[in-house]
Amino acid sequence: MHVVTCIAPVNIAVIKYWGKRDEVLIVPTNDSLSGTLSMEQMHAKTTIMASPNFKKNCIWLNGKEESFDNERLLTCLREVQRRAERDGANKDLLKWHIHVCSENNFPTAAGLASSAAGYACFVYTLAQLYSVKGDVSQIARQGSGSACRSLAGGFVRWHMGSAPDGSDSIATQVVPETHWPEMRVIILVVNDKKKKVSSTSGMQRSVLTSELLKHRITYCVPQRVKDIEKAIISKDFNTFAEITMKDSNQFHAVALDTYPPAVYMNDVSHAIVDFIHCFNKAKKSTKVAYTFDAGPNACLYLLESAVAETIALVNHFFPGHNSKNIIQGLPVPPANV
Ligand code: 2P0
Repeated sequence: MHVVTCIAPVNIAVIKYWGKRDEVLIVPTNDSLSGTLSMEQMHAKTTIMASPNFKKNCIWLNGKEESFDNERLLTCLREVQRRAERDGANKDLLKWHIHVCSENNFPTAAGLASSAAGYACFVYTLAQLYSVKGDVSQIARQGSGSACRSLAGGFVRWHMGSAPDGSDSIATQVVPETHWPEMRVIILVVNDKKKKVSSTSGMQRSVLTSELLKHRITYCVPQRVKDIEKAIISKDFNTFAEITMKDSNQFHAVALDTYPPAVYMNDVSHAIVDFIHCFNKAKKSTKVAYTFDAGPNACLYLLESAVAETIALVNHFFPGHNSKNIIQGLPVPPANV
């Protein structure tokens, strides 16, 4: 019997992934870029056990048994096993069935990158089980697109690639977690209920119906990715923050331009946007950037020096909210625990 347990981090995109050019391979319509959060407060944890006594593959997600008959899950397993076979893994081990237990210590499916951490963890743990070496971001991507960005720390770029088989659609690290140690992310949990329109179906609908999406992927994202990479490398927070907020706003504009529209932000989300702009205006420089994924929860990027004041003001203007102060950096990428 073989058992491996690993944890993997959440990532929060500053240039958003929204749209696929191939639904099966999960290759995107644009590059995206994210920051990886530390794993102290938010992570996925997966244990995989392989045994000659197991009669079939089984999976439990957050304590509940789910069907293993899921194309994305099966693709990831098949691809890691194929890589393991190529690397000369133990043939008996490859024949055994597996039992998978995975849990997130944060809200699932509420636009908090739960599938990203979950699939990154699943693929990373499988790779450990079968002693697969090298980059597995191409495999994690086939579980959930954004999962490929959770396999490294710091800031990570997912390249859309152009190869018909998706082989160059991989994630690479822009800078390690040690590069900008003052960077912090605060997540304001506005609502932790499951969202109405999943990212997968929302972006599918956007590709089919949104004119703005075409404009975004052709004229906006390529330059933004270059500019934000430069800002991250040179630790230019003002530029980083402005691009982050503009890209979040444009992604939600695309969601609204989708027909029927996909509405992810709510009144509280919009109040947070107003609050951040007022705060930055009062400070006469950009101290905090917001970004929203496919849900109403706000992710704030800011430097350590602005954390105390921001939290005090959030507590004042949004009393009773449920906030998590996530400190970025430290023990990423995924770890065998
Ligand atoms: C992102 N999101 O870049 C964007 C911003 C949501 C908004 O990646 O269909 O769950 O599994 O590839 O990875 C959510 O998309 O979608 C996402 P699939 P995924 O973080």
